[in-house]
Amino acid sequence: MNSSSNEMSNVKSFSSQKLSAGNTEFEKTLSEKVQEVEGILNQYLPQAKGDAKTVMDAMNYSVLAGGKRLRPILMKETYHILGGKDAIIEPFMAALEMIHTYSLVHDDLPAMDNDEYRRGRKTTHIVYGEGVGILAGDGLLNYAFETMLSAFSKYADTKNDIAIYKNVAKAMSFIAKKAGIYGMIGGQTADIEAEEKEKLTKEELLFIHENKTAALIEAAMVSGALLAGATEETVRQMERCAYSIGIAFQIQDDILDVIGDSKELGKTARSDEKNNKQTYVTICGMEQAQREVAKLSQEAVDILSSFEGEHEFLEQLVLSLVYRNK
Ligand code: GRG
Repeated sequence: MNSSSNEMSNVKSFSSQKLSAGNTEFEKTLSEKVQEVEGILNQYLPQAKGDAKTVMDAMNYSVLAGGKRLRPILMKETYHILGGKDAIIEPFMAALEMIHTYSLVHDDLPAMDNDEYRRGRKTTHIVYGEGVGILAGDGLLNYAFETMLSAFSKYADTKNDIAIYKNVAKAMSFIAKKAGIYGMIGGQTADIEAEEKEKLTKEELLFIHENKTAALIEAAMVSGALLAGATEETVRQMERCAYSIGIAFQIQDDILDVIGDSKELGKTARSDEKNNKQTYVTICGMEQAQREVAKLSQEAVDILSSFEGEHEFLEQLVLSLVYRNK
């Protein structure tokens, strides 16, 4: 066995040990955390009423359609590990899930991936029509910022603490950057342009993964760290950890597209192949893709283990994500 396959089998056995050791307990905790996020989302989503009720219904339909709620959970866990205890994290958790959902709603549109199913349900534009689908995505992006801004009046003003104002501003600014042209939108643009290229280089593909996928994972963990008032060095380490999780998560997504099952995935499997999409698997091969997932997830777990706070759940979450089957 060469050193990289050794590395992979070490990480895999480590991950399966860790996951099976407390599997049911981990799953129970995870499902409680998912429910907690859904409670927060229900609290922050608009109440669908008035003349613009239709777009609000479409926004709520897309956000409340389920999903792993990965980004808000990662944000809150990072906040906790670094000593954060306040409810100020909640509007940010809701906002990031709104941004993530808007990106999915727009990605499913006929002008992009033209998908009929997402999260096991009909996509938003199929249910509400294309125009309202576009507006629901726009509405979610805008409402995410309204939601984050509410943290100033709800939490910073009441404590009148300059450090809280600064943390909120820094977290919002980081999320804005990672969701925008220097992050997810930039990555999605490169992804669209890649369709016209005959052969992508590994670097070009990495640029897409870093921006389209890892950027929002970084937004989750770094904003959690910033809201907890972490030092620059800690913020930097969390960004690196999130980067590794994000790239591993995307490579696993590419792997699942090849080996996964549509029913379990809640979306159409083999869509990359049908859309002639170049992925980590098509460019580097399945074996290297799996090795890369193992290496990156180990890197993320190593960073998390270096923190003193309660990081066991977050480590298990990372492993469950990168070795997920849906
Ligand atoms: C339209 C600006 C814009 C961006 C779209 C999200 C996205 C970018 C494209 C969707 C396709 C895709 C494979 C993106 C990579 C990131 C990813 C794996 C998203 C799915 O996230 P999950 O698995 O989804 O966390 P759930 O439904 O569980 O929340």
